[in-house]
Amino acid sequence: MSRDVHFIIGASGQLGTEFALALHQAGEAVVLSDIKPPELDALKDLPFECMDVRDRDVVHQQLIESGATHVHHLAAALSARGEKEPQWAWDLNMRGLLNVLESATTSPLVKQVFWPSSIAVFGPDNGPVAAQNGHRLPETVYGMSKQAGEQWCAWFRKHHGLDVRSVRYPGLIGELSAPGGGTTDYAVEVFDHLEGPEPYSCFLSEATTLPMMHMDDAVGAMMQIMSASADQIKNRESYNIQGMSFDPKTLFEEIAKHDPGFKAAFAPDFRQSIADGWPDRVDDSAARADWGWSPRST
Ligand code: AKB
Repeated sequence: MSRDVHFIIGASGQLGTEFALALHQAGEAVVLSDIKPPELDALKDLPFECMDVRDRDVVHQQLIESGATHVHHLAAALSARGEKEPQWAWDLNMRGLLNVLESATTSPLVKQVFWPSSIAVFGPDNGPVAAQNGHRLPETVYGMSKQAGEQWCAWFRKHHGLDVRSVRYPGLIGELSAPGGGTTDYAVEVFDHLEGPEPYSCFLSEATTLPMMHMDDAVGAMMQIMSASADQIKNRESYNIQGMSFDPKTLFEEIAKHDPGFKAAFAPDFRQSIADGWPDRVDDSAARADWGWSPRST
């Protein structure tokens, strides 16, 4: 029997870097792809294809030539950058996803596709806790692209039988790779300012509670949903997954316990209104019941 090959699109990004490393360390065959090579030394000797996911022919060719059995499409424009460059973000997020879904249906070896959605699918009308099927009228381009993307995933499942699986990620916090262009980025960015002479200037207000997740759990969720049997995946749009929820003030007080010299100031900018439209936490009981989701850090 031939071996599974995991083709990771966006492998040089925040989640892609950590996921590629975890799969590689688990002994899986991986092919990395992105518009730029991975920065992490541990990934530099792995097969890498320079690829723009917006190029339909190249995506198709790469899935065939790599012998991909599993495709993990992690390349996306995030919420804050998406508000600054809406057409670019919509094009990258939607054209990229459609290229991957279409190519996967016509690549005979592909068995499964993973694509991350986001808490950004929720609009401001959910109250603090977003239910699995909570109100989804997102107010950002990023959220709109994730909401539409979820429906495309369900459509490809229904009309082409494609085994595509998805979770709605909150803000991700890891140490190996930086986020870029998101609204939850402050929770990683602050750690780069610990030694600085100036107080860290946070772009969200001190009481802005958002759902967040440790990278180990984010990678674990992907591994877990991909290894569940197809009949466990009853939702073919995307599953809520909850890790922890906190606000900047709570995080900074915790940091100050370890680094008494740490100081922060608050200067909310346009990202505040993005965060204000998102829930404080999500109800992940469907993911727990259907495929046994259980985070380690809460
Ligand atoms: C962002 O802040 O845009 C992302 C997300 C919550 O999907 N981290």
